[in-house]
Amino acid sequence: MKITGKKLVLFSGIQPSGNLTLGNYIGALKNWVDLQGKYDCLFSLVDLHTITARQDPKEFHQNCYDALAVYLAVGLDPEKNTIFLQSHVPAHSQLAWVLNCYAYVGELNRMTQFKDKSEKNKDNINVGLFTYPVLMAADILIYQTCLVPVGADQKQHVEIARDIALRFNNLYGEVFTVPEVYHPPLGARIMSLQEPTKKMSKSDDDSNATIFLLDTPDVIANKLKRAVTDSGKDIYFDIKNKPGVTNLLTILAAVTNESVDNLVSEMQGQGYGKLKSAVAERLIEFLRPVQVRYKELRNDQTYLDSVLKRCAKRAVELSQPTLKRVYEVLGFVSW
Ligand code: ATP
Ligand code: LTN
Repeated sequence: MKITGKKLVLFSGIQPSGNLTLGNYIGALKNWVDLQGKYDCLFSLVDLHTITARQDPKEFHQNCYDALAVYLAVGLDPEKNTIFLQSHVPAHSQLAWVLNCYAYVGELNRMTQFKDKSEKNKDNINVGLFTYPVLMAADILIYQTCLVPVGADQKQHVEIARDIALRFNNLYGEVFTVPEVYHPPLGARIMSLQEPTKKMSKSDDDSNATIFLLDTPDVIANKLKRAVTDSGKDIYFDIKNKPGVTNLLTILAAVTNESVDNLVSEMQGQGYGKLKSAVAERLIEFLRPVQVRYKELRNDQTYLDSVLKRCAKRAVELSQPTLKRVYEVLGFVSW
């Protein structure tokens, strides 16, 4: 079942749970920008997922607008894509309930993100955290999505969405498109600057571990100066033996759009200090216009609200045929 005309549907989302990071950009946003136009794209701010961790209501409200302004500032076009808040489209929650009845406790128990987040937030292991992947499956399946561009950490969640879709289709016919995951060829897992064997994350306790897209040039330069590198002094790409250097090369390649091979030969013999300052310089250069656009957009609340309103209307319309079909095949009485 395909619902939006000629192009195939692409869906992805990020939680508006704080400032977006360079990991979010390289693993997700950059690829969305590259893929827009080729697909019929829906980019969501998944605010319902965000409340699986406690949020301060005022901050959360602002974070939603901040993240929307970042989406637009990095180059997502709201005229060509549907950019919206998940909570504005009730069908996500409605389908999630149905899919809860087709997902198994055993498979959800295997989700590594659930295990990690439960470990980190022992005082709030809520049911929403457990069924998080089911809501994510609903986000994807409600639009008959073909492609889901995400970082490597989300692979398992897209796989469960596929499993649920196949399970449902086996019972009721071809109701859902079975989605494919898309990972960027380079940068599907940007690492912490402090522990390069660990993912760079919004919620890292060590503020030097993560670069935020809105960090000032000074802060970026400092974080890179302190970045943990590896033993030795050679510069080459080797995730296993040179995780720190490899991470820096990956970041450099992503923000310059140059190949790793070219960068390696450019940087050869220059030492880790030079590599770090090159990354800082090019990253600051890359982020400068993004931050200028961000400020303009963030100050235009009327415009941001108009984007949300227009796109929510479209997303609500797009979500209806699948929900109707699901209710129909299950035997619900219509009214
Ligand atoms: P948290 O730290 O709270 O778990 P997060 O920074 O991982 O949050 P999400 O909203 O969970 O952010 O992720 C949004 C998107 O960004 C996903 O597609 C995810 O795979 C991608 N992403 C996040 N961090 C990285 C990273 N370090 N490298 C590559 N992709 C990433
Ligand atoms: N769980 C994802 C965010 C997310 C998502 C989605 C991504 C929620 N729903 C649907 C792709 C498709 C994360 O990155 N933490």
